[in-house]
Amino acid sequence: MEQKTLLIIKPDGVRRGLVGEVLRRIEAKGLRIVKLKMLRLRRECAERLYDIHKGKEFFEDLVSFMTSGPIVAAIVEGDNAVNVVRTLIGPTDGRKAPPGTIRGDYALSIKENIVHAADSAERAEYEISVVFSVDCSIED
Ligand code: FUP
Repeated sequence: MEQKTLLIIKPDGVRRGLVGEVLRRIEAKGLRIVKLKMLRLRRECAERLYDIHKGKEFFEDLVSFMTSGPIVAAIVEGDNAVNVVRTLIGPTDGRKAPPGTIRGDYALSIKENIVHAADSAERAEYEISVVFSVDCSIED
């Protein structure tokens, strides 16, 4: 089933020079990058992106981290794109993510874990509307 999803290279991924490597893996898999943007996320938008975690003990830290530098947001399309991208990025905790996944190969942290990807088609729609809205990007 053709689907679209949202992939984000987080500030640590950008700082570590992993933009090309992450996008290469998406393309090598056969998925298509149909929209791509580098931006700095406004705080309110980082809060909206992670609305399901509001109230949890790590929420403030997570929002601060996501606004600590530029991110790269991509809309990715292809067969079963939501689950395929989730499989490529691996489990949340980089210390537990298996080798061969993006987090498994490049992250050693649960917070600074290089990438985000939507976990359902509904979330993808919602998160795309947040991250690609002109109001969410801080102008330099
Ligand atoms: P994922 O969907 O794999 O990105 O994971 P979650 O939605 O569970 O978590 C989203 C982000 O919250 C993680 F990428 C990092 C952060 N987080 C923490 O910092 N600590 C935790 O214990 C859980 C999540």
